Amino acid sequence: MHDTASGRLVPTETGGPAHLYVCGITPYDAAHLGHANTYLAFDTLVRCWVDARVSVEYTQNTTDVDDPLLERAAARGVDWRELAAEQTELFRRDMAALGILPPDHFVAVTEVIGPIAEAVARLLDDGVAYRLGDDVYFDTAAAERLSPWRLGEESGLSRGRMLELAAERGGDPDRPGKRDPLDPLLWRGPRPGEPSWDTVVGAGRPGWHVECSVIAERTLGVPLTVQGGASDLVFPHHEFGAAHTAALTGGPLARVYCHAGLVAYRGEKMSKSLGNLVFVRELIDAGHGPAAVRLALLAHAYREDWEWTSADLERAEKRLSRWRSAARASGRTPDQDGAHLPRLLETVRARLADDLDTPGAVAAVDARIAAGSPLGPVELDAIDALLGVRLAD
Ligand code: 5CA
Ligand code: ZN
Repeated sequence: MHDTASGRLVPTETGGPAHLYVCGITPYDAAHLGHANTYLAFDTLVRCWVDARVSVEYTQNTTDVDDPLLERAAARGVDWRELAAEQTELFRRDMAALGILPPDHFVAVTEVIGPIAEAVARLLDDGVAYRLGDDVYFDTAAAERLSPWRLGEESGLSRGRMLELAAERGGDPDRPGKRDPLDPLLWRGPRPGEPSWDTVVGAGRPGWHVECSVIAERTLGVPLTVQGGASDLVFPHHEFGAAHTAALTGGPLARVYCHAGLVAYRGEKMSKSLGNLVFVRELIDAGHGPAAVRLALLAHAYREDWEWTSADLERAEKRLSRWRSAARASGRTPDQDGAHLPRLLETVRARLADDLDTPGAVAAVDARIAAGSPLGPVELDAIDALLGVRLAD
């Protein structure tokens, strides 16, 4: 897999179990194709590991208390907890429809407020955090002195670029009183009308990055084999997640940081805040099969940034119907050569093992079907198990 920190392709099979953490949703709106693309990429990784007989443990969080969620709940006149619970359930249903295997641990931030507060209290005690009013910030410079983490080790970005991204993605570089404009919020003190918990660091609620550090360590232990998400999380989220974990444990958050590309629509990154969304559910309700939606996404390399158009879905539907007719024609014919694994299985394995080359794997199936001889049961199983597309009943 491509590792953002080193910029290289690195093995993700280490001989032991694989521990995967993928940053989960902020549950205030339905799952869009960008989400689906990211979770499908890591679903493909899980399928490759399982195929290689690696035992896998997989965690996703949900950021179920955060500004956009609170704003949406207020706008809809519903309780924020209700909105989060409802959208989390819809997300699980949509992912299941796409054949995306659920994580082993699915942890909401509100389930771990106490442990997060304890972690923040430890960072304060250790001198890598400071109070500003009722809030607590992570002290970037102190962490560089006192822990093995170095700013930029995950993202590799310049300081200028970090400042821009921090401002765009939930940071507050312009807030007066911070020791470094990049210092991220660890704990947000109570504000009128906002949810707040009484904890060892005082009242309030967790900052964003620390939630993932704490949930990763509690559910899987660190270092994770892979920390995943889309590339919008490279900075500040995964940079400071790594920083918090290094300050708390003395070691790295993950061996490999993998980032999926961003799916755009109508010229811009699909995002809940911009509102340029294509929802998974909308396509399924309009009668498009979930397998076709899945194939439309698999036709793009997971690290690519690309723009969704209806042509993606049309191509996938045509492809799926070609694959399905080939599967119907195949009946129960044994694989070509009983002594060897079918070539198609080996090619699909090899393509996916090469940084999840799903377009290459899909092309291999196309070529195999174009060759015309009936598909054997092992080939059908390979397409089902590795690409998650079931062709026969
Ligand atoms: N709750 C945080 C992570 S801790 C969060 O980013 N939530 S989210 O709902 O905004 O995004 C959920 C996941 O989908 C993240 O991994 C994010 O990187 C990914 N994602 C968001 N928008 C897109 C997009 N347009 N294309 C691809 N992936 C996306
Ligand atoms: Zn996260």
